[in-house]
Amino acid sequence: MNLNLALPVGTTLDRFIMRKQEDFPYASGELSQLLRDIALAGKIVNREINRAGLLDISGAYGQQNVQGEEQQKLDVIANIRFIRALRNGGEVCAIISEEEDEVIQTGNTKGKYIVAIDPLDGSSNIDVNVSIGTIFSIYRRKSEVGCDGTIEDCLQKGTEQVAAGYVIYGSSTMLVYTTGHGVNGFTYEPSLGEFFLSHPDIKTPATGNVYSCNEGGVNSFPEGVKQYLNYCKDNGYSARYIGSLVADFHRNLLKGGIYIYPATAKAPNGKLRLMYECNSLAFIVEQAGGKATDGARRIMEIDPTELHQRSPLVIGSPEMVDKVQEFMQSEVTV
Ligand code: AHM
Ligand code: MG
Repeated sequence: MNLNLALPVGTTLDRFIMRKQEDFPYASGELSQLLRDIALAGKIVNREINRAGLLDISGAYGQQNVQGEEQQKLDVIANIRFIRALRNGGEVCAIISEEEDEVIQTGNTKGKYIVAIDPLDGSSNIDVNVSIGTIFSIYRRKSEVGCDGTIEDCLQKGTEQVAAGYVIYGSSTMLVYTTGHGVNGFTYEPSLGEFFLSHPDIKTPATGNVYSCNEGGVNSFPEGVKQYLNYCKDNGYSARYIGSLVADFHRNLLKGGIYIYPATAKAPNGKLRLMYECNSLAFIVEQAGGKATDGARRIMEIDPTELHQRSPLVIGSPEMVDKVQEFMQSEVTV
């Protein structure tokens, strides 16, 4: 008899969210519902991504399909899927998205929450079967319930996040999130259509021996970052750069390591967006015991002034982030 058959299948995301909600006696359940809406959209996007190769056979994205309809790129599809799920869910009054210039009003004026989202990060990697991800942050609105969300609702510091997470579409699909009480990871079981708790209470190692950055731009990196990269080489570290932030971040979170996207000549404020990428991953990494800075300031304390504001990002194992900051700060005082 195969005893494996008798093993329990585990804790589903839904059950986990419900159980956590019970820990907060006055919680109304709206945040729980919102997290479930995001997970549902993640499953739908996962399905689209898995079919991307097959769809390519009958016509590349951006061309017309057999019905004469315009095929959309997956990042546009992901944007539509998440916005639709959040609009239908009813808990969110406004959304900001890396794919949209302006604030999206959902019409749910009673919604208490704001969502910032990068619907499909690393989308240039889709065509070559490399892992990609969705990144999200959730904020409580500042304005009165009953009207549209305001720009002030959307431009909050990372410290104001009530939850943040990502979905990684990789060798398996995972959802990792925090509500400020640690970080938990769930792996998608496609045959059951459910996320199951697979990585409870993730803690990132205090240090590691992997550094992730696009060294092609090293000539225009700040002096302190150049020095840190030399330090990594002198100490036998390994370079690992997928070019897909969620994938690089996820590996470093679990194994220890550091991801650096500094200011460069091409991207004087860095490339990554504060509201859609940096803040969310900063909240997660801090909840897992790591750190995130722009080289001088804690990412979550940066006061945003624009929706699509960019920031340099140094994120990962705390001792490694400290070391980069040491190099960068001594550069300033030389
Ligand atoms: P995107 O939001 O347009 O996909 O850009 C973000 C991506 C990250 O996933 C990745 O880490 C980075 O851009 C790679 O940039 P580069 O090619 O400059 O190294
Ligand atoms: Mg992105």
